[in-house]
Amino acid sequence: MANPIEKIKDEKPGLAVQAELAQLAQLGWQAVAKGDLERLKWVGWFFRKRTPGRWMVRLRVPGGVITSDQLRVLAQILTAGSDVQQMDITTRQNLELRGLCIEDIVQITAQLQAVGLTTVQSGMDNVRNVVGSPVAGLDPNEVMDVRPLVQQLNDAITNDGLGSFELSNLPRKFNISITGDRENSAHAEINDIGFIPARRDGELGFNVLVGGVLNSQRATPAFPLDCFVLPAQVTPLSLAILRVYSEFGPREARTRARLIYLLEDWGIPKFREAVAAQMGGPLTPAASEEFIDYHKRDHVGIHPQKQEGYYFVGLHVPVGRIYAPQALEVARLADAYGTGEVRLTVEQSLLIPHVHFRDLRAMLAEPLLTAFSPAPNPLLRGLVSCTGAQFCNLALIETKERALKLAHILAEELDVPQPVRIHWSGCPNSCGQPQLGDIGLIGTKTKINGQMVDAVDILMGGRVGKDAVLGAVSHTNVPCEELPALLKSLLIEHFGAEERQAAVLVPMGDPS
Ligand code: SRM
Ligand code: SF4
Repeated sequence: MANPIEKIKDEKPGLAVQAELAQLAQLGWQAVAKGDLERLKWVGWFFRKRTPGRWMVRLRVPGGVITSDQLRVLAQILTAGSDVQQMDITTRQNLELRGLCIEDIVQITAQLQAVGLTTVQSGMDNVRNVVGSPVAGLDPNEVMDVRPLVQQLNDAITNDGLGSFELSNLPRKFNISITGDRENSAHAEINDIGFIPARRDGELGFNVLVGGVLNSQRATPAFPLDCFVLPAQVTPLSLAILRVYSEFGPREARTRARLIYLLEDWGIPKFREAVAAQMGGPLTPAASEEFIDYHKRDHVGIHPQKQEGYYFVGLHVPVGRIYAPQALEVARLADAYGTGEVRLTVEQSLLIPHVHFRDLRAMLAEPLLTAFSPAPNPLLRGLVSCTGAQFCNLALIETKERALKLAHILAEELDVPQPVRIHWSGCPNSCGQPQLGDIGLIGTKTKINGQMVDAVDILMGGRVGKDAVLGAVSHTNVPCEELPALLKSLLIEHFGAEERQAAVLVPMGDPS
């Protein structure tokens, strides 16, 4: 039996709302039908139960590449129509605008289109923002610049931003990563398809991983499809896999509809055959030479580019949150010191490339860098947090504010010799990728003296880059107010942290 979302899609395809934006805007949010509330996610508009009337708008930023002109338009949109004037960098190198009104949907869509941005197919049963190396074309050690491939795949999937009916009725969401660096910078292992640089018979291309998933049911790393593709085959192979998944993927229960379930049901040989049939010929077996050579960097700080004399400056954006005036400042700095280009990272931060050596000193003196630091404390540097209860419909706990507050408390107390990647998710859906953190926290509830309180399950041991490993649960149902003391002891025991001075720990309750 089909699940309720399949019924909604059968009644009218999700993408159909694209032709109805003007009517929906006129109706106003209270009158939008339940089915259309879901369908609007196909064009990136997410109704927020926690802030009725104020919507989240999710863009697509393929590979995290964005320009100063685009950032200025986003700031303009926020200034004109958002009550909170903020946007968040997401764990898929993407942006979500907050606090917008459906009444403005037509104008906002046009404003975005005018600068080459789209929100299409960024929610529900679509291919989400395609992630790639944030330093593609800059990294002196990269194997391949994947930007054209990421863009080509994105355009094929979204039909150049117009929306593709064929590829927008998948059984479930779908994630794709393409990297050409040697550090697995976009986490191939947690994507439904991950393209990893490889060489076969002297030709550079990619080995392909499939079936990665993180959600409340399971956390399974992607595994080899035993397939090598040349760069020109990245898009055709992705489309072939998507067509197989769309036709044969399970649609009964939403909780068992991701690609992994089809792979497990069929096994890799049958899946390979079906994909080969779509491709019109046999798949080439995987190359034995693969390029994931080192631990993943976070790209924060000043790094030389392959272009001599030029640097990219990675700025840490605390929990990914950017206010409209800050976005304008980022745009100004990108124009003044670079070429107007900005890159977003899956760690919810950004970098400004193409800064000449002679301009570095002046750039580092810019006031914005006190908020977005190129040299943050090691406990802030690797901090990632999902949206959490402030805006998310599914959250069990508040995350962003709590994550920042706790990191600051611990940073005051401890000297930590190296960055510790702490990833927060406000519920088991794992949007903050807690399994990737050195320490991961997953929101839950527990009882203290008969009272329900905010709590977390804790994961340890996530490793990214070469030999990536998902973290495993180490503690369950830890009340959030016990976190300062517990995390402090974990940091001392496992990460070489040392107490700065004897200090009284502030208990952490609800941030509200
Ligand atoms: Fe996510 C649902 C936010 C990355 C797994 N995710 C949601 C919703 C749409 C729920 C809702 O309607 O409130 C959240 C919107 C909150 C809001 O207002 O921002 C939400 N997910 C996010 C973001 C913004 C977290 C962040 O702060 O960065 C990320 C947006 C990415 C993007 O730009 O497209 C985000 N979500 C992820 C990731 C990480 C990734 O893609 O690398 C995952 C785990 C990886 C995966 O999918 O395998 C993830 N989100 C989920 C799931 C569980 C999916 C499943 O298979 O069950 C849900 C729930 C669902 O889809 O039913 C979900
Ligand atoms: Fe919301 Fe849970 Fe995803 Fe966080 S992990 S954004 S709380 S669905």
